[in-house]
Amino acid sequence: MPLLRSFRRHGTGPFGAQPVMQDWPGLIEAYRAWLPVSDATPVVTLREGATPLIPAPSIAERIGRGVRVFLKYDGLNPTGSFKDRGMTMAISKAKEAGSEAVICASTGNTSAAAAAYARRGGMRAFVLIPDGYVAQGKLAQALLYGAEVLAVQGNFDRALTIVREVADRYPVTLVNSLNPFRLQGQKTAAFEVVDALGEAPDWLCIPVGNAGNISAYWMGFREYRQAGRSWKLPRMMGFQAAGAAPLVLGHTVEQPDTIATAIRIGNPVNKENALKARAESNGDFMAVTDAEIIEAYKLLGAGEGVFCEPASAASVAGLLKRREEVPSGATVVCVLTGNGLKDPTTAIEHNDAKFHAGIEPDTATVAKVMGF
Ligand code: AN7
Repeated sequence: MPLLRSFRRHGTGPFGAQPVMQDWPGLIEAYRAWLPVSDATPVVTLREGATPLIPAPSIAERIGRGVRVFLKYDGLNPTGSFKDRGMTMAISKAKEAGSEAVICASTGNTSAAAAAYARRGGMRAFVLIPDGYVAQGKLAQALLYGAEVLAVQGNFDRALTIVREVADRYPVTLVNSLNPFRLQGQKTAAFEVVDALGEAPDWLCIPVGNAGNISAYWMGFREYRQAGRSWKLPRMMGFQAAGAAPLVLGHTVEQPDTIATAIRIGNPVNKENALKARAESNGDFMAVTDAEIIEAYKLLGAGEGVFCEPASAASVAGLLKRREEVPSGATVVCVLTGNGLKDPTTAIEHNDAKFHAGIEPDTATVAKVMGF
């Protein structure tokens, strides 16, 4: 097993040379040469990126045959999702262009990231969310970060149509993944995976909603290989929730429905790029049911100690569904796009924990409940 490369250097503290974490500058500075920025770009950053690639032995054991599984835990970004990668770029470029306000439609994570980065950049943030279908943590973030929140009575796809029209007509910058700078920032996740492994993985398993992230990863893997940083390319394996699987079905889903509200999307805007990624990488798209998503979500938590949100667990649910097809000895990376704390409601409703309520406050009772 090759060692994972880490971002360490030797510092000289009062006790002599010791390993310390390098001060990570954020992904724009770290990957500046690969991004469309210049000295004139005011970098708006919260030091996003450099997220860990965590080995997942419990999942690997379920596959066997020497397959190695890693989790790219992008839930450890500043606002708790991979959207920060795209937003540091989109907001920096909006600021460079003199924009004073940004707008997005969102199932939650984009709105949290847009709000945080826009406010940090001194801009107004307008976010349209599907009323009643955004996880609690994400709504809390948009509010706390100071966004102007418009809860619309319709799904994400409808909200996106509206923000596109508003951005066309009024002086406000669209920061959904139609904004090309978003995918530029997000491609750095693929760079980090290759930098950590020393090579591209054989399979990249990823949840797919609006299909921006799968498109960005594919761009990143291709650019790195072209530059000689890796010699292979992964198969891009995209997983959608069964009730919101337009790319699997081959047509728009009018009423998308899934417990994984982040990917409750029926008409992905990056469809063409995603289809290209699938074709060029010999990849595949597949649907996973809500039950399969929840099973993977619980396995990640209790089996690996990694808390992700339900949409993110679709990548692991998909890998387990297709485990027979993983070549022996292959390296697989599953992208965990968002932090589990985003959606406490789902965690509290779906777990296998033993929860004993109303315990008398005395030692004997506690010991007895514990089984002693
Ligand atoms: C945790 O925030 O679309 O396929 O508006 O939040 O690039 O859309 C979120 C998407 C996966 C799907 N995992 O990524 C939004 C939004 C999580 C997400 C996806 C999302 P894309």
